[in-house]
Amino acid sequence: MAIDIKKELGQAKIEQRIVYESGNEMAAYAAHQINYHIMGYFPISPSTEVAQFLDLMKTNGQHDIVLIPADGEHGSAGVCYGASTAGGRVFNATSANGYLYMLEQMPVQSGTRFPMVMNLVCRSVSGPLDIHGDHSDLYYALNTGWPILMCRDPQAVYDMNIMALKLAEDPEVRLPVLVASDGYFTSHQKRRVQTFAKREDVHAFIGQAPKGFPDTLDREHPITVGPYMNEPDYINNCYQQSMAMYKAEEVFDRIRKEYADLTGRDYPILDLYRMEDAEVAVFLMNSASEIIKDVVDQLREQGIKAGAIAPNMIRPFPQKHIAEALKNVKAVTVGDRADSYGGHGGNMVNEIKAALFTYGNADTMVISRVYGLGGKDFYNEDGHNLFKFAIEAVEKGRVEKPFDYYGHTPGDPAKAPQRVLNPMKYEDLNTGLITVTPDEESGKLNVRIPPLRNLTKKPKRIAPGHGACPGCGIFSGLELFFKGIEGDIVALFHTGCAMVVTTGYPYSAHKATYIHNLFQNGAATLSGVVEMFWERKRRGELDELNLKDDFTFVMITGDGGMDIGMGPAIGAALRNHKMIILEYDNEGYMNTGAQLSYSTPMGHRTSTSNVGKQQGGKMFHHKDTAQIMAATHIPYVFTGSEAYPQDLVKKAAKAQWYAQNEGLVYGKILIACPLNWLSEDQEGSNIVGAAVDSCFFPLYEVEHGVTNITYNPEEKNKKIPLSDWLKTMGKTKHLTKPEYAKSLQSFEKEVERRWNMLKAKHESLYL
Ligand SMILES: Cc1ncc(C[n+]2csc(CCOP(=O)(O)OP(=O)(O)O)c2C)c(N)n1
Ligand code: SF4
Repeated sequence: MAIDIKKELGQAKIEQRIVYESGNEMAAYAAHQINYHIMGYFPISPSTEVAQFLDLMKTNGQHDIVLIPADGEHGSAGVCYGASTAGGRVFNATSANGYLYMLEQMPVQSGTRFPMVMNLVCRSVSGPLDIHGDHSDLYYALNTGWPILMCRDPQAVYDMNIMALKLAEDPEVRLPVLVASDGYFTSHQKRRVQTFAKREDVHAFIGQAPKGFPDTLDREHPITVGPYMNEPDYINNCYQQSMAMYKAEEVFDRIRKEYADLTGRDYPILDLYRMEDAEVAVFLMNSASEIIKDVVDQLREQGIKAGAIAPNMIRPFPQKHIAEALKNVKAVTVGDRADSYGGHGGNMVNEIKAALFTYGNADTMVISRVYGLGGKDFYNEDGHNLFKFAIEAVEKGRVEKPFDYYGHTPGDPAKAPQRVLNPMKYEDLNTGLITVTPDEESGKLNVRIPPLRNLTKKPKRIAPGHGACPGCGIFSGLELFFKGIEGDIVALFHTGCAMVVTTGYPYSAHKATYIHNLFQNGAATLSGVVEMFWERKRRGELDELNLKDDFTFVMITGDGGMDIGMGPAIGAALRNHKMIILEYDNEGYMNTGAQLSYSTPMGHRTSTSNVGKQQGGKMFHHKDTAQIMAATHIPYVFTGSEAYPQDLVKKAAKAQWYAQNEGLVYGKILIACPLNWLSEDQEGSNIVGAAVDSCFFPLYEVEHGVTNITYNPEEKNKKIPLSDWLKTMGKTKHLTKPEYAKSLQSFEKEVERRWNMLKAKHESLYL
């Protein structure tokens, strides 16, 4: 809907102001005006910015929302659910696989009737991994029992967010509401947007949260939430929910009129453009539905009676409105930005056909086209092509191809990716210069490695030419580790910088076999590969392969992957599969824009732990992942750093022996991320070295449960104050200022406590 600012400002009864912001900014802006009690969140592109903007505003004292960084989206949805049962106004934002990961929680939220608002910033779901905008995540939402409001532009994101809460809390609805906008198209494009000028006006519009509904904190009225419910009650529960869902259409219609009266901005259930006398029409949702309006105007100039339909609400599905809008239309092309594979069309086209059938319309011809997948752009000429299908159907009196994709290409076999890298030679990978022998008496391994220069001939397992930032420590760290690994590997990379910068179809920087699965599921996936290896070997099925030795199976993950993937990693450890989990810790979720991870240390600045008058960086201490993994009693746990190369290569050799002979190994290496640590590109190794010398990142191993500090800066007289390390990075510079002294002291105390605990373990066989 084109916005006539003058007209609309003139129509608004309540003072408005104009800003120039993106969809994500507007979602955050609306949330901060509402001042929700709690937001549970987990980063994923393109929705992450919503939490980032809110954190920034919080840092400046603009709202009081408690922002809870969860361990994954399942966790974030759980936080939100809990808070909503406890009488909170609750908010969340996610996208794509994040949404799929929390999907299980969605029907619980709606089925137990606890209102909340979530923004789905729509994006393609894996696999393969594509971070751009389509509606494949949104279509999973259709059966969750949440009303769904659609946003075609940043203005709609703001307005729908305000109306969504009122709809969710309406006593006749009481359902969580999803606000859907298009990833990148809307989330990241700035537009002129009108907002309520005053927060009080937003509050007056939304009103107080209705009283008298279940509240887990009401001690006068204890309640049972989520009881085990058998038939016949379950079907009744569903029926009531179904009634509430249909009611939501009527309630939304009332709310939007009230909103239009105050602001001059109206969101009828269907946005109809020149449909009064349209003979051909196109149905599209969200951002593409704006472009099609220009096409309609152009066709009208040619004398073609064209019109466009875009829904502002798709749950409940506006069946009657659609049937009404199409009753005189001869042919309509329905564009679905996601397929319902095997369903002979996407979800929208099939629901539209059902609407026509239900209302006795057998005349309107319907053409289904799946378009714009993976964020494929939709231009004016595409709009013309979609209309062409409808116009041709009218001319011929029939639809030639009821269902097809639009915009796909057959590809050119001549351009099929060729193998550019030959497999590495086993002889080069297996230098024979590293020896590992078990010591029967101590139960430990004796390792001998040659001077490092003798290992330089060993081929790099990752080809140069990847797209990491200058000075990134990931690849120097990984390559150093791989110097200690002999023979062939199979590597699995979690989603993160190391994965993203080394593969981009049709290219790959991996010279050995490489697998990427979901962000959180690497340990489970690699367990499957490992067990398949041993089973096929046992059955003699690998005999014909040129396998000179056993593979070493290595999973590479960031610290973020060890947050969301902690459960599968612990599962794999407890099952003790023969594999290595190597975590490169860059102290944050760097690939998605430097959000805090649980390994981010106290006080460090990230995009979700900003520094300002109300907040001085991250508010809680870093996760001790090595100790958590040691508690699973796997054969070998270690920490390492490229600043101490001999130490790391030795540990890699040990890791390989244990992973081939005994079971699971976990290792953590601290690596530099100059881009987000705000540090000098060439200083990475020195900075991680300082982290070791300050005892923030001690180098040690836990072998069969026995702790051994492999480098003790105190004994070497090299220990430095923590602040000397912190001074080396822009992200921690503020910690030396007096206003953040408390945070620094707390950090110093915790580092010292953990170091002393480690020393005690080093001294004892049993700690
Ligand atoms: C279920 C799910 N949630 C969120 C994401 C988005 N995501 C991809 S990589 C990443 C951060 C990775 O952080 P880390 O493991 O520390 O690796 P780094 O990017 O720092 O290399 C996030 C949040 C996702 N892909 N899947
Ligand atoms: S963002 Fe950091 S970790 Fe990621 S590639 Fe750049 S320097 Fe490396």
